[in-house]
Amino acid sequence: MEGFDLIGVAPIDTSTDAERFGAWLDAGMHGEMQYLERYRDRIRYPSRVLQGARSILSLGVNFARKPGGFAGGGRVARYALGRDYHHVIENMARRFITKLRGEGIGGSYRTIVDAGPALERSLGAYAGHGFASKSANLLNYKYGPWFFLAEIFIDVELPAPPVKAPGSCGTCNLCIERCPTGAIVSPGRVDARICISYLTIEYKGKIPAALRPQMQDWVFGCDVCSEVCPFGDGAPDAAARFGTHDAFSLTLEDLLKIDEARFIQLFAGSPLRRAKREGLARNAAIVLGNLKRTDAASLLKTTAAEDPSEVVRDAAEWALQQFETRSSG
Ligand code: B12
Repeated sequence: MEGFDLIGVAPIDTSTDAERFGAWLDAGMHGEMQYLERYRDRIRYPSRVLQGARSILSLGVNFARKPGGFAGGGRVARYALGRDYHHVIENMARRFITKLRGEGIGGSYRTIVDAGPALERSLGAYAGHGFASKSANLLNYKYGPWFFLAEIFIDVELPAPPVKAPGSCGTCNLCIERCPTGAIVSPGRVDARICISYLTIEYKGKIPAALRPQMQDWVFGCDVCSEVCPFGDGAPDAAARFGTHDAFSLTLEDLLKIDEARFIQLFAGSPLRRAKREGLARNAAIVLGNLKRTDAASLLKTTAAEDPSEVVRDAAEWALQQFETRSSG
């Protein structure tokens, strides 16, 4: 299966889900992810994604692995510990398309891996990969929430399964109860504006002070809703597939010291590049504050005074205040 763990066919019409997506946008829950606004129409009309689209192949790739992060502390969401999955999966899809062509299936194709106008979880659900959970993650009986989704839009009609995969969270509410910021505002609905994943990866400004302590030691992304999910417990370890990026030999202090040019070098081929130097340094400073890492006080002082970014200077100042809170209390 060209390395894909899940392959299925999703129907081309998912207008109910498109409406739910539109309502989520209208409620402002996407925060500053304006690129999602641009997907509104294309999600509803797949022929705007690929002219003549007749079917969508939904693909899943297991990424389950042990928790990890920076040397000496600072957690990183597991999906981001290895090589950038966008590239890995795009290459797999390319090989898959070559195979389809060889078998005379379809003439034109378009691949989407995460970044593109597709409601990937909904498509994955219709393709039978799993069920929509209370955390909004698509849950598979074998991989739990630990799998990526991708699609190949194709200009021929392929037989689609008549029903979604069965399954439900039942009475389990662990993800809702344990989310550090209460971002799962109702079953299946996440307010991205307060989700740690959004704040640490997508959000570019100063993280609201009230939410900083809840970040705990998350430097990039957050896996709490996946980690507490009982469905993920038996997923086979897939660490070898994506490897572990060299950048994780760095420490939180290193993240405060590196400049833009060095950042680009060190994080080449890593999903962490999305947060940019400024975002990662901001997050590292907040985590140092949350961990009460008084040994980093002098570096934080220098950062608070000298970092070229106002956002990073502010986070370093805040971290220093966390030490004062402890000594006075
Ligand atoms: C924007 C985005 C985010 C945002 C917003 C997340 C959100 N829940 O909407 C932020 C930055 C917060 C985020 C975080 C994460 N993301 Co993200 N994200 C996306 C992206 C680009 C679009 C999602 C979107 O459109 N959301 C809008 C809402 C409305 O749609 P949805 O949640 O996708 O769809 C679900 C709901 O509609 C719900 N649902 C179904 N029926 C019903 C009925 C009712 C009544 C309700 C209320 C809901 C409901 O189920 C749908 C399917 O599960 C997709 C890639 C893509 N192109 O789809 C990846 C994607 C969803 N993310 C992914 C991952 C891995 C994550 C993180 C785990 C990363 C991390 N560890 O930090 C977290 C998980 C947070 C969470 N609990 O959702 C994977 C999910 C894989 C999976 N097995 O589910 C995707 C598919 C990327 C990929 N290619 O693999 N993400």
